[in-house]
Amino acid sequence: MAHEHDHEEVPAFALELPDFEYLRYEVKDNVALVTFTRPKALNALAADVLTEIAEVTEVIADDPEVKVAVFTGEGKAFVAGADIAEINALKDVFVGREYSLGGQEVMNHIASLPVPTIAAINGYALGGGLELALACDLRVAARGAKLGLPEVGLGLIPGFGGTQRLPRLIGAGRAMDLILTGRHVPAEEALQLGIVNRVADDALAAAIELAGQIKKNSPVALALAKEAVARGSDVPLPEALEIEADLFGMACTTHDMREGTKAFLEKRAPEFKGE
Ligand code: DAK
Repeated sequence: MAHEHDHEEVPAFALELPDFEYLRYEVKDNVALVTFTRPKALNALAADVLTEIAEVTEVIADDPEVKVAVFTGEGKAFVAGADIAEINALKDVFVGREYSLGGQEVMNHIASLPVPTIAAINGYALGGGLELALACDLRVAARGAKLGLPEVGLGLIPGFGGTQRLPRLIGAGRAMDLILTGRHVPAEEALQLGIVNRVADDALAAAIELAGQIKKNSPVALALAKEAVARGSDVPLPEALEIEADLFGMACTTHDMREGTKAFLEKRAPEFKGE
């Protein structure tokens, strides 16, 4: 007798997932979860891992089910940095620059995702690992997690956006403290400094809960709000306010704006379509 699944048709829009070796991708209740799965190397970002991260951001961007994306790591590290053995092999200025630009591009893929992103920092987030978390919109750290930019101790500087994203997030003075000492900052201090948004016993559970609060909102409004903050941070205030006004104007053309405001007036929950 044929098994009932033999006749099941695969929907035309089913996503074809690349074969990931260094990460796991799953979607549950509209939340994408990307888990780095190289715990023996503390999830260090070797070139192949960076390639897979770039690929998974495309999968997330193309998946209409996804409303929020969470990144986390297996084992005792979120990500312990770029792969130090690979960096050791970078022998001249051109190769080093290309390497840095390549890593920055991957972080930019994460930063420019239309859906909100959360780093669930379960353990060490060092060097490129912290830089990856800084490319996310929000960060939740587990009690006991350690964050830092230890590159100067390796004769390097942060090269995946750390010298730029960290000062933009917490100010140049506080960023200098981390960048020049290379020290490991405990989760609680990272919260005080404004590097992380929450500290929890279970970073992943707290990140999923945060994702739950975010995903109730209009996806199109979330994308426009992200764009306003991101583009506005890079320009003088008058220009930034114009960007906000332009994006506010765009929000006014959406179904979700009609529906959200109408639902409020009718004292009911909105049904957003993300358009
Ligand atoms: N790369 C490669 N392997 C790593 C690694 C890393 N970043 N971090 C850890 N591992 C490996 C260890 O070598 C060890 O491998 P085995 O010996 O077992 O083969 C395994 O992971 C477990 O690590 P440990 O035995 O060291 O574990 P512990 O609990 O004793 O220590 C630790 C945990 C996180 C304190 C320690 O592993 C550590 O300090 N790791 C290095 C952290 C670090 O320095 N991260 C920053 C990496 S530099 C640039 C572009 C990008 C970057 C810089 C420049 N340009 C092109 C300009 C970015 C740089 C970085 O991210």
